Amino acid sequence: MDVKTGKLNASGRAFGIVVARFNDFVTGKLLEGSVDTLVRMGAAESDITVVWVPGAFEIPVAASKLAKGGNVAAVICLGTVVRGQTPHFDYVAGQCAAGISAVSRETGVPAILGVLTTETMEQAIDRAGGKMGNKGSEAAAAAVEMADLLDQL
Ligand code: INI
Repeated sequence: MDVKTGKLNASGRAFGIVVARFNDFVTGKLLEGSVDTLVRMGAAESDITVVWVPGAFEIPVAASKLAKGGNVAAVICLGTVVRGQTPHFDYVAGQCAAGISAVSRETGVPAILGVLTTETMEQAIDRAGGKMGNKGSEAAAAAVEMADLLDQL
């Protein structure tokens, strides 16, 4: 039996991070978590490209361009969409997630969903370095694992 799993080793690989400015006091914490995890897993800071976009809705197009550039092993997508904040929640969150998923399929570069979709701002804060951990850090770990796994396939 041939069982493959990605190793959590980011050394020698470049990563892109697309982060939404909307709710930046939360997304900034997600970004800190992502960068910290990439570096702790061996990535060089000079191999990390951070791209800011206005909101979660704009994440997929920037992630797609980064992925197509051919220089990154994975793209980490970070945003925060809070249901109570907008009647557009389902459109913004749904299109964002669907677009990120399409980037992976269309480019072969893993695009990782690190976009918080919560009922309240408190729940978002809890997941951005609060009592529920840091989703940005988890997304970075998924990016490292997928980058290594895809190299093996
Ligand atoms: N963008 C977010 O990232 N989070 C939100 O909660 C949000 N709300 O509440 O509307 C949001 N809207 C902006 C959207 O992502 C686009 O930037 C905007 O519609 C321009 O296309």
